Amino acid sequence: MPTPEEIQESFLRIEAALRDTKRLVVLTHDNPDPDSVSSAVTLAYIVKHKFKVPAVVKYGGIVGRAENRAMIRLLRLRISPLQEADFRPGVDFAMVDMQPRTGNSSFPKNRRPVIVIDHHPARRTTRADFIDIRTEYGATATILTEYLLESGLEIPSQLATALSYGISSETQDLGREARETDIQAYLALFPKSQKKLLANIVHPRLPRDYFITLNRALHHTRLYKNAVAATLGEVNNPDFVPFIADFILRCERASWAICLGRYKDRLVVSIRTTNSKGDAGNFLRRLIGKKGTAGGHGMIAGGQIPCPKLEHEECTRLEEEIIQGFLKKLGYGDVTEMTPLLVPEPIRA
Ligand SMILES: [Mn+2]
Repeated sequence: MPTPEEIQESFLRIEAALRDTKRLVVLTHDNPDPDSVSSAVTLAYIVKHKFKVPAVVKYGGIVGRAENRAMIRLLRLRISPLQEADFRPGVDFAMVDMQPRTGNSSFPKNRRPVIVIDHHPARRTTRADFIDIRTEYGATATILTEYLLESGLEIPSQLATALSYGISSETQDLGREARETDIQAYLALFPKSQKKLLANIVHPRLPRDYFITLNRALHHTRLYKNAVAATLGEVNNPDFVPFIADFILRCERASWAICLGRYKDRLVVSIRTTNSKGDAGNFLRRLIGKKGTAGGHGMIAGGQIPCPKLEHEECTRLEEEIIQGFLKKLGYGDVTEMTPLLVPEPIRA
């Protein structure tokens, strides 16, 4: 945890990084989660009010999860889709909760952001005028909370609410990868956050599509010892993949979960583990290899495999190959059969 002096020092370096910036776009990762969204709106707020540089928040992909949509709507967060026009000359970029040249970013590979703030492992290729990467943090929102608290600015309740939801959802209510810093940040935000809105974000109304996909997921979930795997087929919302991975990991005895879903021309893959030393990010990177891209941290990871023009059967074969590889990495040889999660048993009255 940085001292107040160290944070002031960082502010000076941010100011220097923004010296020639006329307009800043703060970019989330694609299909942003609450950690990324809350971090981005907070950085934009600090840049605008502390450094007097115009700043807007943009995201790549879509905001799919009902909770995330509720968060943006109920807290009236100003965030809009990234467009080609945002890359016009004279606009600088900041990246939060991700780094340049990663698979889950729409940021052009040949451009360099002025600011990068993240909690994923640092990449050798990451360049920016100001970089703050803290892998020991459970959430990027914790880093931004520390900045906000030391900024001397007023803390709007929407930001406090967004950040506390960012931290709690990223760490599964402070139970996953959360450190003392995350807990302290959450506690500092809690008195300032709007409890009723927070509850409405955590328990949003759900579209029918959600239940349909959940039903399909449960019927396509299989178990093998401590491993659980789900294949969703086509999804119209890529956020279902990590959501189902989280959900099936809760199955008794499971300590590793994988979920696969087809979205547009990609196979989206999520890995979850209950093992705090699991290094899920590396696990998934090795599992996907050159087939696609992946990233993550200790207990959660996500990746994607581009598969344009793959026929349905070929895609199914690829999914099975990934699941076999997943089991092999867990130390299980050729597994010929996994047990369906749902036992076809008549419901007794
Ligand atoms: Mn994050």
